[in-house]
Amino acid sequence: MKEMLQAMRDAALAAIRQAGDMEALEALRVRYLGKKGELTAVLKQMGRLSAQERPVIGQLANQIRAQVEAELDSRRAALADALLEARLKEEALDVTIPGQAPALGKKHVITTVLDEVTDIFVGMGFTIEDGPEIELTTYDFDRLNIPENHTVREWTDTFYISRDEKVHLRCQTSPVQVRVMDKTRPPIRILSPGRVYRKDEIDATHSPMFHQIEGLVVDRGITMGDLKGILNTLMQKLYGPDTVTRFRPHHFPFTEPSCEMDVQCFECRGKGCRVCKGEGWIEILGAGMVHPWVLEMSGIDPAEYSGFAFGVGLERLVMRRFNISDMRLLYENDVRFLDQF
Ligand code: 2NM
Repeated sequence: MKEMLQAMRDAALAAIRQAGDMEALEALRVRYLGKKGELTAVLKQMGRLSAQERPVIGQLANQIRAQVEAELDSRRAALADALLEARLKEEALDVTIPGQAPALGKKHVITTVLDEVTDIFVGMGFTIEDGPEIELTTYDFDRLNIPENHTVREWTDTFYISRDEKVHLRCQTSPVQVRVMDKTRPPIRILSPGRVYRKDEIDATHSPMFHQIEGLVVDRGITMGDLKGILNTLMQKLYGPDTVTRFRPHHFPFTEPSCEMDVQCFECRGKGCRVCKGEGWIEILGAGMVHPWVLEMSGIDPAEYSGFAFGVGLERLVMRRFNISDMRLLYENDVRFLDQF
């Protein structure tokens, strides 16, 4: 019986050491130590032993039970370690692998320049004003002193919304200024950037939709000197302190006198070249002293107050600033192009 027990122990220990997983181990525990297991079966035969043999075998059996249990425990621990090890390896996160950077967007170049211009004017005490893009003809034409027979009122020039020509897509952001002059009293210092619409064919310098930035200052004693000071400051902040400008007489119905401002060509410094088409100067914006009738229509007394206003195409500013030769590039939303600015 002693040999039987020892053979069983050797077999059990060997089997346990080779058990590949927890289930196999549990099966071995049941097989050797379970209620119907092999050890129990041997002990059931103890009755047949002599009185001297019984304690010896009993002690051996207990010893074997302890040995097998210890072996089961140690194998269980080893398997658990291996399992954990495998899981750690499998779920390991290699933080040194370069990540996939998400494609980051950036401001459109039109927004970049608009933000620059806005900052410059906010720095000079202007506030930014907004208004409807679908505008009443009254605000966009009548109140700006635009004559009844002006071509801008024609169907070929303007996107009318209603057949009676009372509503259209605004041609300029001046109606925003008119609305402000109606609502508030001087001093007025506002900037009104926004989209405007004209029935122009698309080409390198025209688009039926573009952006305008208009400005208006109304107060006591405002002169052409203020106009020149503010606009020269704008150009120097935008294009650098060496920027040279000139003002030429012009005509707008809503200002009197009116002018256009040119900046000296930075390519040839006024000599004339390909960029300025031999002119030496590049036309940049229109401006003037607000027409007394325009002030009067908003209930501002032109005897007490005067003002200046200007309008500039944002796309034109952008193209000059970054040397872009075709306006259509600004609207195609090709990231390879836009990413450059
Ligand atoms: C321009 C040129 C000159 C202008 C005039 C006004 C208003 F509302 F005060 F009459 N707003 N903007 C103006 C003046 C616009 O754009 C080329």
